[in-house]
Amino acid sequence: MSPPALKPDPVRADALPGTSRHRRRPLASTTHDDDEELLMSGCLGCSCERAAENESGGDRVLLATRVRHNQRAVRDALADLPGVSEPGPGLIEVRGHDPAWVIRTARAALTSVEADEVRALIPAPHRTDLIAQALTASSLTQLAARAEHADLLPLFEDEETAFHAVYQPIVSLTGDSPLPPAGPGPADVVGYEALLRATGPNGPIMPDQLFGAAADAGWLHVLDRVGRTSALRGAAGWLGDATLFVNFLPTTIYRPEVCLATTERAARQAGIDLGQVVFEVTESERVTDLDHLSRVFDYYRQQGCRVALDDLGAGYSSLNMLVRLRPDVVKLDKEIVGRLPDPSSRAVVAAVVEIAASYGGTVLAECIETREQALSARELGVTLGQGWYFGRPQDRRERQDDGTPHRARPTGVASPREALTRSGDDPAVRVPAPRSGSDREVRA
Ligand SMILES: [Ca+2]
Repeated sequence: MSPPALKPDPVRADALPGTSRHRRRPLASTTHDDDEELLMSGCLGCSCERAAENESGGDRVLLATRVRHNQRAVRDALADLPGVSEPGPGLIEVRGHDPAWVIRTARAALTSVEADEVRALIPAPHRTDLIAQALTASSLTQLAARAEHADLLPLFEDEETAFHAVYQPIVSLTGDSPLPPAGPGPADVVGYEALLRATGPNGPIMPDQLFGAAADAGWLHVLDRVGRTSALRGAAGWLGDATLFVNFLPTTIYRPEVCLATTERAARQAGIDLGQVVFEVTESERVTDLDHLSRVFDYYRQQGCRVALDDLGAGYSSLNMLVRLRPDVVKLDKEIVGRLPDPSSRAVVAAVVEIAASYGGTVLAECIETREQALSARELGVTLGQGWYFGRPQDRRERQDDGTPHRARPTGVASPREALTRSGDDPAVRVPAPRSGSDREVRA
């Protein structure tokens, strides 16, 4: 592999995430009260300060590895550069160069697996806790991603401007009313799922791009917290008694009572009763520690919230999670819903409905795009639906600005609390046993 060109990069050191330009509160200068305040606001892991773990301002880079050929590859890439030394086994020190460029050069010399293994640190000159900084250093992969996506960091400086939630309606599939027609204006809206959107200086940022960058750079903790607070803040004033579904990544919650403090405060400020909120676990297939997730669920329930498992699929792990965690709401994976009324898909839905019914859980079919899918889901005992067939995510800010009133829930439709009741004994929303047969009962 030929070493990358050694020309210093025009990107300045202070463009690296976590540098003073981006920090609102330097960690080194926080007082005890500041620390308390940070903890109360949801812990370092949930706030922008987490991005400051490689805070800089200096021009020194330390790279550490336990793999000999990683060290060799990085050293070769930086071979002709003055200021490069190897002060110890597995350690490379670079002084006097733009850290962002050094990080990128080292990253380019390694495979992705190698770069994951290498720890990288840009020690902050004004900090004296080098050992702590070193022990909590990020991987070279993460630090390189932070340099690459540094343009996203200003978004976190003014979260309320840069981020907002859009809200996709969730409808009741039960009751005597016919299934709503496609398009806006479904009759039986009982709730909304909040989805995070971001706007940068050049316009909207695609969600995939935003979450992909956050995952690479280790900012998911921050983004997840922003997603929860934006969801609650944006629902103030119009939610009424509808249920609000808020996504969260359980791996970003270190300790629920601390990490979820900002979320609880956002709900209070928005005037939203926590009893109206369903927290749904995204990417549930990636959850490996069910005990931890169970503790998070317990905490949410103690606060009066309900919990949901998102993207529940056909795999053993999914059904195992369902049995272990008994979520109040089970959201069926879009692949399964998309294949309805295919017999194999019907069998999976029927199994999930049966398990959920055994403990009083509610099943929701996401990503419904056709009437046929909606009818099939309803016939199988799914009581809630969501998807473009019923309505796309809506930017409620526009609705508020132009004064359009939020359409009231029609009479005869179960209230959200009834529709999502844990006991499930409201006849309008009872989760029936799976059955086969015609769809007469649900025809318009
Ligand atoms: Ca979701």
